[in-house]
Amino acid sequence: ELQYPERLNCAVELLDKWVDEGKGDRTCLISPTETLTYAELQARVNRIANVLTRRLGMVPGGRVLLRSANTPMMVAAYFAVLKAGGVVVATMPLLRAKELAYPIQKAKIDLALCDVRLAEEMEKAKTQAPELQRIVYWGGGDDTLEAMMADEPDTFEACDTASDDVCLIGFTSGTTGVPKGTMHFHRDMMAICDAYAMNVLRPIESDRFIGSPPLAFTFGLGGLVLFPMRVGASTVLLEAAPPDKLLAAIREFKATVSFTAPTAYRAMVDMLQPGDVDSLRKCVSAGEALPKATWDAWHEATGMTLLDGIGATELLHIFIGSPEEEVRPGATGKPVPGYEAKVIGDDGNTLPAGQIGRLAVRGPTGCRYIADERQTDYVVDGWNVTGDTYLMDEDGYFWYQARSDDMIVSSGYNIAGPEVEGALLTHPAVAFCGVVGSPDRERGQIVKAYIQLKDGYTGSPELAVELQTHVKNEVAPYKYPRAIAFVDALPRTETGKLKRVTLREIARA
Ligand code: 3SK
Repeated sequence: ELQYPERLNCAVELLDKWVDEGKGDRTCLISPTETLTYAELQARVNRIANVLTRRLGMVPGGRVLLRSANTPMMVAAYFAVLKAGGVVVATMPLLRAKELAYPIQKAKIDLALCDVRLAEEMEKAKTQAPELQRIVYWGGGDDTLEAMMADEPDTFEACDTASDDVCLIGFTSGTTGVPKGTMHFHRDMMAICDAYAMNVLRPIESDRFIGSPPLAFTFGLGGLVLFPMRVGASTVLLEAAPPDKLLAAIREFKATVSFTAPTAYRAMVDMLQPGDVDSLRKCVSAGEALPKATWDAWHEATGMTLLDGIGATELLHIFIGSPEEEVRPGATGKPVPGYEAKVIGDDGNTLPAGQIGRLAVRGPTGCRYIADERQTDYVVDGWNVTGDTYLMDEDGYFWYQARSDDMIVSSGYNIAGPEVEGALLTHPAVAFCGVVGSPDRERGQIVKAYIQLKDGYTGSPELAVELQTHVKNEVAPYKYPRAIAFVDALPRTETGKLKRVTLREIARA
């Protein structure tokens, strides 16, 4: 069991500790424009913490909205809020004013720190959410954060927070409804490092992390900031990391650990040149289900074992995922030490191994919604019902089937959309696909596949039939997509997740 002292500030444990131990000159953050050592980051954090507390009136427990792409300044602002005992509410850079106004109102935020390049929507959000009293920008303009920092000392005494003081409110991405705010404690930030990172990822001090998830998504926060800093390693921050840029950066910066989504690994396979990923020693895939075809393709192209994982903003990070030597291709893995997982039926009772039901999870990092009614409905005895459909095998491995609302019921058969997607992805013409139910008078629903073809292929009725036959040969024939639509691109969220909700709406129209 993970034990933490009663008083704990995670900024001290993850940042100040290295400077105190005389390791401040180690590289911490690398970006295309600047590199900061642990000591340099600490000095920047301290100045911002002074600005927050002495000039902007932030008090312990005060909530601060952060809005930026993945940059060293974003990390510094994040740690400054933590060190000063505040609560970070980080938002995705591409959010529109209306989407920004929502967390501002729900989390009652009166102060924002923001990259000036994202000022337009931020200002609009302020007019929509009167709670927000003050926005301070960095990166240009008048009265900037940098100007305020210049007048402040680079020392700051960390707030003496309790280990279970809230330090972060994470909002879910809202792919299936309105975003939900979930609270995390200082000790949770340590716990994801000590549970997932130490047991499954096992980073070392000389590692150099890299990846694409925004730091506002806790997958990115853990994978690109907390895990490297827990072991005194370094991380490469990229403002935008589509697969081609990520691949080039892995090569340029000789990254050793990558965090990105399954679609990015799949896309990188098709772009790989000899030597591109020679520096990598660990690759983590999460944020979305990893099709076995993608695991196989990455393994064949690189020889590497992709570490699949499922996490949730509610639990802060990955709670099921196995280390290399225990990986079973196609399975998400086993519960991370410290977490428990089970598959439950419609009545809430635990199902035996081999049966398909809903995934429930319990662990040290959650789940604590800010809305009481949500907590009552979705958390029972600490178990969070995740909305994913899973099967646990006799050996305790968890096998993803679908999001619970992605199960297609056709002529009485339950068909998991992602399984059909997995089968389609093994066809050489298919780059990406999304499979959903489409209403059908005779069958209730039919399986419909939206397919983005690889360059060099053109959609045609003949190819559609070929793909249907291919699926029938890969999985039980009743699962084949009776309808196929070829598309130029699939709808995706900002974090790269397939928007099945949108596909379902299109399929219904
Ligand atoms: O799997 C996910 O979607 C996730 C969500 C939040 C944090 C971490 C992960 C992997």
